[in-house]
Amino acid sequence: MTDTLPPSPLDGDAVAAVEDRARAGLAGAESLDELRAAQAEALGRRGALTALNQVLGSLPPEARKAVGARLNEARARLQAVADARRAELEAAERAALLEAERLDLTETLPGPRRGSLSLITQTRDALEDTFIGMGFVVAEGPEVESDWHNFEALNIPRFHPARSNFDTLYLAWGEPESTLIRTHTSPVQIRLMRSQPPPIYAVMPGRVYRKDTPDARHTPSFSQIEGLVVDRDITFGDLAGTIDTFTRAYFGPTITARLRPAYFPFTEPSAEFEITCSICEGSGCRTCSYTGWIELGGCGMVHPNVFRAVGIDPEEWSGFAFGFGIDRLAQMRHEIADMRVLADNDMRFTTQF
Ligand code: 2NL
Repeated sequence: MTDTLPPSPLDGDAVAAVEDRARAGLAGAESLDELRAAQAEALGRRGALTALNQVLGSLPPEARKAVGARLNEARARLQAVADARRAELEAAERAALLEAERLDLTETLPGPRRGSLSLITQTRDALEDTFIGMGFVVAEGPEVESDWHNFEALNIPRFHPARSNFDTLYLAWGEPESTLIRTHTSPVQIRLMRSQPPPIYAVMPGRVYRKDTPDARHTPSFSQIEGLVVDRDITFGDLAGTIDTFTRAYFGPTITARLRPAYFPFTEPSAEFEITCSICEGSGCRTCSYTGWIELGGCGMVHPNVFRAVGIDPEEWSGFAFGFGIDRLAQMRHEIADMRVLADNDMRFTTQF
């Protein structure tokens, strides 16, 4: 039938050519905007297919039906291509949006890093726990002291040679050399004995100060803990047993303590307190100068002059005292070969505790 039609812009090839071009435009659209433009160009009121429709009216009536049907089929096919492409583009656009706006709800922020107490503070806390477990109370006192509390009451008069051992830091306050920052925690014990009657079972931890030039084993400020027992019939045996019980409780069964005769103005008799070197477990090393023992502190029976200074009758009461450095204890407990790391603030060291 077609071959009876006159040549016209509506022959099969012309419609197919329009449809092919329109299809390429629709299928090749890269965005919804491009698709809308291609769709208007192909199927819109001013589009190529509509233009062909307008020519339809000029055809002989017998041809109109077949050509009209062909145009409608072409329109339907192009509409389908446009719909399919729209679906693809919308899916892609939505996927891109989802990706761009994605929230990762599993993400967590690390937050500020938590610090920890200094090794000395941790050691002091552990020491307090140990002594509390043995029935002691913890007492504290001022760091600024009078000459009387720090020296006189402890049987160290002004011109006593032992004063030179302390390298005292005096404050410019009141009479010359009347006020100082304490060289040991013993003045806390003097205050305690003056403020309450015996029996006393107490430990006094705290910071003390000496005019030392810093080196591997000395800093001008360090921490100390002292203990004081005042009761009836307290003997040197009680002192030795207390030191032994403490050493086992704090260090465990591989470390033992020994006492060696010594001299302190505030105790008589006096002893040095040594423990097994924890670095070499007693076999000898550089830290313990190959003796197997490390000196921790001192101890002794409270001197009668100290009791008299605080108003306690030495005929009725007796007692012992001991004192040692907390820094040295931390060194032994954590097997720190060089004490200087305690003050260096090197994070590689501090964050281990
Ligand atoms: C050491 C030695 C010691 C005391 C401290 C003391 C206190 C009073 C009376 C008698 Cl109130 N004694 N304290 C006694 C002996 C030794 O410390 O080397 N400390 C680091």
